Amino acid sequence: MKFLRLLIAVSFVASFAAYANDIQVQDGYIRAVPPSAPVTAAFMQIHNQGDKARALVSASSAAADAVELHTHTHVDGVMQMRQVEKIDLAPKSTTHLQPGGLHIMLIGLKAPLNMDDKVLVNLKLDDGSLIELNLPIRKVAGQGQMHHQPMNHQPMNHQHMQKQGQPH
Ligand SMILES: [Cu+2]
Repeated sequence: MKFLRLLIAVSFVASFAAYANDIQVQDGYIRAVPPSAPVTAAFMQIHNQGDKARALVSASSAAADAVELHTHTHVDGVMQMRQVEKIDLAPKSTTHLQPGGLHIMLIGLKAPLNMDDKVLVNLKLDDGSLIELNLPIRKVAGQGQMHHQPMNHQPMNHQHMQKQGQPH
């Protein structure tokens, strides 16, 4: 079923891609994560150049089991993520999907992300139109970065231990 849905999505894009609407996406990327990470997020700038309020109602990607629209909120001083029904795109303005704010969450990555890869993500707008994005993987500076200090894998050195004389 998933494959069928994907096919339908692709054919939609193929037939409607030429019809430019008022929504344009720029600077989209997927946050680089360690190979074992099950989730990541997509960020981008969405421009609504029209006079009408629009909305991003869903997103999909074959790269993940589920794709959700998320925001961050402060609850009792703690930053929490929560799913939102839609992301409003105000007329004549740009909506920023960025770390610490609105984002598109990719849950259950089907394969590790390679830095050279691109990830196909489809956005669905409130009028049913789709925007197909081919997003690069990018390291996000600052928060959430892995420490690159090598782990201490020094094996126990039994020879040295044998040389330590017992007090008796
Ligand atoms: Cu999230």
